Amino acid sequence: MSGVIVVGSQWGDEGKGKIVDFFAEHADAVVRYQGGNNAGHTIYHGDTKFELSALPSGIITEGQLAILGNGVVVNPDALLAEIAEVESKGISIENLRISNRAHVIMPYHIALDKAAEGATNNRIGTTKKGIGPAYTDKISRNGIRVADLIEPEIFGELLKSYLPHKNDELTKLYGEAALDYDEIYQHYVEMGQKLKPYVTDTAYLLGNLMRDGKRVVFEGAQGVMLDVDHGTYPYVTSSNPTAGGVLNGAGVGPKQIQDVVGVIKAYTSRVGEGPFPSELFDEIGAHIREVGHEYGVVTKRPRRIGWLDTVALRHAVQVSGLTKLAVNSLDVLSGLKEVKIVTSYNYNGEEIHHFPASDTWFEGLDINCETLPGWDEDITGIDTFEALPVNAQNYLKRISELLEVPLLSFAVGPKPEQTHLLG
Ligand code: 2SA
Ligand code: MG
Repeated sequence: MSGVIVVGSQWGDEGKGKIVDFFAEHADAVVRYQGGNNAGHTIYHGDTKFELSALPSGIITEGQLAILGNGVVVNPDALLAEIAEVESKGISIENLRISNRAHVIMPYHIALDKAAEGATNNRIGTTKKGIGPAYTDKISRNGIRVADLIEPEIFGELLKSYLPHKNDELTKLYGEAALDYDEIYQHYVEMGQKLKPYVTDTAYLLGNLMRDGKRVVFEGAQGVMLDVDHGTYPYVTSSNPTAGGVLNGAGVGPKQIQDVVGVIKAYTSRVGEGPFPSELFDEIGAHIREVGHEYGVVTKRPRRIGWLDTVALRHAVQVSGLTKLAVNSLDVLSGLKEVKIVTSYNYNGEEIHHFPASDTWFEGLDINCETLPGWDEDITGIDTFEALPVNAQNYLKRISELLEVPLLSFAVGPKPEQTHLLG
């Protein structure tokens, strides 16, 4: 039992990278198990800021394996660009491992994602990185895996059989240009050979590591509410960011997991379309967006902002089996007269305590809130729970009480030294 899962427990952007980095210091490996370069993890290494999308956060910690598991979708272009970027900042990537079973994001996936988002009738607000189409092909068994990418002949055969269908879709359905076989083939084979030294059976590798008692951190991307099964479908990503995703996406068993840390912000944010019951449309929302720098790392989109929602969070606690909570961005709420916590919803005059599955419910939904007094102090330099203003302490305590999950940490800023353990 040496695995810790760090999972985003809202709509992504909870500051998971920071918490992963925190655990990673004492870990032997960090593993991404789902998603692709739609993730945006901001981490600090000393004074150097890293904005990672394709690489696991662990890559910046020396001597630690950074693993892309089989559940990840790999964009070789993005991965190689990011490798060049971290190398230029003096980080070695010799500890990178890429699953041979991970699926490859192809140019037609990206083109199809963009085309679908451009069509006005079914906008999800995706990151347009080809994530959904890549997972679609995986599930429909038309995917190309990393193992195929690194074998030019196999890759060529697969591309030859899939590309005409994709070009049909692009040209006939969306009126987009067809993609050229030779161009893709050459470029992808070249990239495949560059990545080949890092490709391995990562489940096998993890099995050996964990059998030897090594400590492994599983790094979730996005968040529970963006989970294709448990999130606000169809306004979700196409993978399982929840803890369950680790078992399939990394190839480990439930008994190898010791803790599931749910990372949340002290408020809520979401990018893209879809239900968001506690969304704020007033100046408080705008204020939080500016103070919290709430703009997408990947797409730079302004994020939608709302109060902390414990109905959504209890759903997260259940579907990921959270054992601990890491609360980030507490400092962003400083200066507010009062802070609110959503405790239940009203639907058709009835109080409900669960997160609705049906999209139509959200139209007539009201929120019930608890209002707590705010705090004025600048807390960015505070380093113990006890030193926080009493109202901030009470806010944290109340979150933990409502969710029935103990607090692991709170953060008062983005730097590693601004995350503090309790007790
Ligand atoms: P996709 O591209 O198919 O995964 O999009 C589907 C939905 O999932 C949302 N999504 C995200 N939400 C928050 N953060 C994400 N990562 C980046 C970040 C996003 C960015 O960390 O900032 O830079 O804008 C992320 N990735 C996917 C997306 O908004 C859709 O609602
Ligand atoms: Mg993010």
